[in-house]
Amino acid sequence: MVSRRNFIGGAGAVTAAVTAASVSKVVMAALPEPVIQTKPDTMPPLVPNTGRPYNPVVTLNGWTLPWRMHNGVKEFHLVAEPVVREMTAGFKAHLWGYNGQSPGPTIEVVEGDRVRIFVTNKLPEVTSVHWHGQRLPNGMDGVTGLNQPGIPPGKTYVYEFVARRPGTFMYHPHADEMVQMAMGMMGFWITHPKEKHPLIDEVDRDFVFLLNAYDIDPGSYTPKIMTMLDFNLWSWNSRIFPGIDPLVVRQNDKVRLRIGNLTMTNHPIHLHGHEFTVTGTDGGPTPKASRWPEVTTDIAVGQMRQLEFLADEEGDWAFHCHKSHHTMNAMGHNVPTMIGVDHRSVARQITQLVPDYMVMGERGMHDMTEMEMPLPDNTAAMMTGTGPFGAVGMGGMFSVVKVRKDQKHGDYKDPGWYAHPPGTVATEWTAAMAEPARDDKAAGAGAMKPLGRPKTDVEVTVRKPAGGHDGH
Ligand SMILES: [Cu+2]
Repeated sequence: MVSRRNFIGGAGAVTAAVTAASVSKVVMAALPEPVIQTKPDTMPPLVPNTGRPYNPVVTLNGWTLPWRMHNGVKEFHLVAEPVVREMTAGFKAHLWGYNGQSPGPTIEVVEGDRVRIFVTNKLPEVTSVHWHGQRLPNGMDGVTGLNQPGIPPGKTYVYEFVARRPGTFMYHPHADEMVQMAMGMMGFWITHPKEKHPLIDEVDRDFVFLLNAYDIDPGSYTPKIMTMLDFNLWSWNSRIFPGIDPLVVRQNDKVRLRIGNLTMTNHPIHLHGHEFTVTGTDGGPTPKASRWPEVTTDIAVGQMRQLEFLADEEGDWAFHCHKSHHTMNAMGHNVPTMIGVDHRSVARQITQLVPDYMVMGERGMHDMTEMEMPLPDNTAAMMTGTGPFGAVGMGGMFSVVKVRKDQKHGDYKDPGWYAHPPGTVATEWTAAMAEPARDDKAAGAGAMKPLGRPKTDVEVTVRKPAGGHDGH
């Protein structure tokens, strides 16, 4: 019946799909037609045209689900289904998600709204939706078997409750969770305060995204769902750098970032050039006296953190997870560290047998960002992204906060790279170098001598154990 999909065009063309002529009025009165998104672009904020007004959020590489008002109730229609998600240019993953994408669309409502969500299951197994962090009747909490039967394939269930508490929430299945969350089923939920709230500030830009992770072998499309820790794709909203859009702001904007973690490990999220405060969790806004300045905050599994800062420094500021393995993309992990090993002669011999053989990493891994290594089809380069000064050498959970003086209010268009004022970029020192004074050269009795050095040098070769790279 309500299977006609509305495809959404370019930026700003999000339209509520409640006017399909092919569907009878009776059916339309019962069930809003689902709105489907086909692109991984960051859609502009969806300004509400019905209900109580609010300042909408921007979902990084995502979108907000349109609703219809039906006798004073905000009605949404989520469709749980297999999707193809472009994680970065040239790399697509076969995931499960909602309404055409993973993660699903952001749901935005206002404190006090009565909300009705139709959930249609187009997956091959049962599912349910848990509204993470919400106050609601127990029977609406979405835990399969405990609060409701699983939604069978092909069926639609209805959830209905009042959005009682303003804040930042998530939604995800509580049915075969290990599989369904590993496959990308999750989304964001924002409940805006209905009036000025003493602990919730007005902001100029309000970005949301989820931390998620996948294990997809190079050259394949479907995540390995049995993986517990050793993921190879660390993503924001199922995108990896350079596929993650920049967070574009106007200088002196007050900016809020709402970040939820549905991976299997914690992520210390780090912002360059500014200090922020954590103003809220999925438990609600934090008391003002509990806030202190930070440049990194750890977001544990199943948590949401709401960060706020004044974007008063112009520039292109890196913004990333501080776990260095989380800012790179798919690779085989079980390789020994080759730094300092000269294996040219070995390589020459191997090349006679295997023409494409390539040695990597004897001077660190940065060369990986520039070499043209043949990759299997549908594989994201490990460390990539090019900036105005060359290779950035990053992948995974990395983006850039672009602060610009001349960015228009409400304009999210990428302004390009920052034009640095003359004399404000680190450059090569080209004048003469002073010879540093070393202890064995230093004259005089006061020079320090090393103590207790063994007569012969001891060499230790450290080799990582195979498997389980994430535990360190
Ligand atoms: Cu991380």
